[in-house]
Amino acid sequence: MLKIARDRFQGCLVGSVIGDCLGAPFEMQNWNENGIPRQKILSVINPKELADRSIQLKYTDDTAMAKSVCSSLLQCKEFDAVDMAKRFTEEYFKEPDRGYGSNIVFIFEQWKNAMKTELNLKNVLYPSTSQFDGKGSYGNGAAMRVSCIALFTLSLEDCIELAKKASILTHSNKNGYNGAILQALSVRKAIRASCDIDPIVFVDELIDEMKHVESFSGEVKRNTESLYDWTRSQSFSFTHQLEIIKKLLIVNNTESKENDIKLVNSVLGRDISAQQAVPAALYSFLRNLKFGFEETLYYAISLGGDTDTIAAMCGAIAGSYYGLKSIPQSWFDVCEFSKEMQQFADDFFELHKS
Ligand code: F2R
Ligand code: MG
Ligand code: MG
Ligand code: MG
Repeated sequence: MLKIARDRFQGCLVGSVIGDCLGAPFEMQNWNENGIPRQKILSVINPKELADRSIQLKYTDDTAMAKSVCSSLLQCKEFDAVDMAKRFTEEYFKEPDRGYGSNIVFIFEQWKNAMKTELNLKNVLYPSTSQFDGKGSYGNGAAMRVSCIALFTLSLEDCIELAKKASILTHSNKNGYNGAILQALSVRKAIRASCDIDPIVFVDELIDEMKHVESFSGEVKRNTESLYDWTRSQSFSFTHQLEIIKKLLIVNNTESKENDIKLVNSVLGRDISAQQAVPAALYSFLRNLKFGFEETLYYAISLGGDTDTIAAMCGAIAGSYYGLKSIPQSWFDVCEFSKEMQQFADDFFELHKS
């Protein structure tokens, strides 16, 4: 039997929707290298002020899609590609204005047409694998929705396999689905951490796992002199991004957020791609281990760029570690769909008891 507290299951999924809702007002609003000033973020999401206001912060596509992954797994009790695709499609056509990526919507349209006759296993992957001249999407839209897979699966192998299957439905580019695998593995590790996390050990373990996942060919050439040269000299892999995270954690000065954000934005990035957004979310969590959930979320948003998605992924990892109890009540109250995500978490928790 899986021995993980219910509070951490809840923290994972509530952390994800809260990150989405709180990050959404800032999405793509700020590309300044210094990120978004703390005061600007606080003026919108300060938990003390939100407690006195009866507003609702809306979730976006990140949660709309996560909802479909959760409900499909809970209903089918296994991965069912066609069922999940149908849920994504129905959710999109019910509320198309949740801020979806500009290309993924063509997949929903093709599935909708296929559903008029029969959407089956043979054709469910066709739209995804046809995107971008057959290269597939490397957007972060697969990574932003897979956190619950770490709650559903027991073994590392199943977690990797299921994260991949749930991703390639829409993101067949290797960076799109490998980013999702890294997100699921990060949640898995955070939710299972029994005591204080050593961030370097955490990254080292992910490096080993992602090396295996990416079947990394060729050596990672390290240049210990300069982070910048070292970054530029490599072709992309998540293993490589993790090596950069490790370096950032070693050189990082947690007292000076401004300089740190500038450096992180230049070496990791924070755009709509899985390559940038997933490492940015993971780093935000690891860098702020001393400071707790709330500070971690401010930091993730303060990077700027794809703030809803980076905060949703970071919120899932941080929530898995700190638990629901660490999330300010007013954030829970103002964010749309928090209660429903808590219920999904309870349902995943109950699955492991039976
Ligand atoms: N789309 C947004 N935000 C835009 C602003 C929304 C605004 N607030 C509003 O309400 O209108 N956010 C959401 O999109 C991201 C997830 O995107 P997803 O699901 O991965 O979509 P897609 O279309 O597959 O990829 C996104 C873009 O990435 C580029 N791209 C992907 N693969 C590529 C490839 N192989 N070659 C070249 N470019 C590629 C394209 O520009 C895609 O359109 C999240 O941020 C979510 O919050
Ligand atoms: Mg979004
Ligand atoms: Mg769009
Ligand atoms: Mg986004």
